[in-house]
Amino acid sequence: MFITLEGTEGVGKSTLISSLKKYFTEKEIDFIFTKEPGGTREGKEIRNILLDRSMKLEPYAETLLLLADRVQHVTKIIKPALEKNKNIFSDRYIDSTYAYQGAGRDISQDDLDNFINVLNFPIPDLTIFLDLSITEGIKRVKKRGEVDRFEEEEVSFFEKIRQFYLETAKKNSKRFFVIDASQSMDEVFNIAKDKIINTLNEN
Ligand code: Z5A
Repeated sequence: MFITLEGTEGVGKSTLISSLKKYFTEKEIDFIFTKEPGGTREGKEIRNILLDRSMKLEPYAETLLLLADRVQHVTKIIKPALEKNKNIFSDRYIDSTYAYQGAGRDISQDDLDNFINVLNFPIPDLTIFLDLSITEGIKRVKKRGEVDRFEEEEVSFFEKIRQFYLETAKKNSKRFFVIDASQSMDEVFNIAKDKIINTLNEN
C-alpha cells in the first residue's frame, strides 16, 4: 500500500505523521514513513538547496531538482518497499509538483507531464489532502519561527496551489481523501487513521 500526504503550508502534516507513527507502532502495523524533498541522502542535499532563501532558482531548475530528488527517492526507497509488499507513507509526492511548480510557478501541465511521464513513478493508492485556509496555515507557520524559500512566497501563490489541490481531488476522487484541517489535531488524526485502516482492510 502506497499512501501520500499533501497540503499547503502549516496544515499539520508533520503533526499528523507523528501521531500516525505512534499509532502504527503501538498496533504493530508495519509502515515505512518517508518524505519529499529529502527522503534519501542525496535528496537531503537537494532539499538544502531548495529551501535555502539565498538561492534564486528558476522555476524549471526548481522542478528538475525536485524530480532528481524523486528519482532517488523512488529508486532507493519507494519501489523496493512496494516490491516487498510493504506499506509506505510519503509526506509529499508527485501531486506537490503539479500543485507547486504547475499551479504555483506556472509551468504548464504538458511540460510537467513530459518530464514526469518518462520517469515512470508509481501512483499512490491513497492520497490524503489536508485542506486549510491559507491565512490560518500561515498563522500556524509564523508561530513556528523562521521561514524557508517557499514559505516566503505571497498568499496568492498558496491560494493557487490550494485551489489546484481541491480541483485535483475532485477529478481523482477515488485516490484522494480530503480532510478539513481546521479541526483539532485529534480529530484530524482520527479521520486519517480510520481512512488508512479501511483502505488497508480493502486491499
Ligand atoms: N515542494 C514542491 O514545491 N514541489 C514538490 O514536488 C515537493 C515539495 C515534493 C517542502 O517543505 C517544500 O517543498 C514545500 C513544498 C515544496 N513547501 N513549503 N513550504 P517541507 O516539507 O519542509 O514543508 P511543508 O511540507 O510545507 O511542511 P511544514 O511546513 O513542516 O508544515 P506541516 O507539516 O504541514 O505543519 P506542522 O509542522 O505539522 O504544523 C504547523 C503548526 O501548526 C505547528 O505548530 C503545529 O503544532 C500546529 N498544528 C498542527 N495541526 C494543528 C491543528 N489541527 N490545529 C491547530 N494547530 C495545529
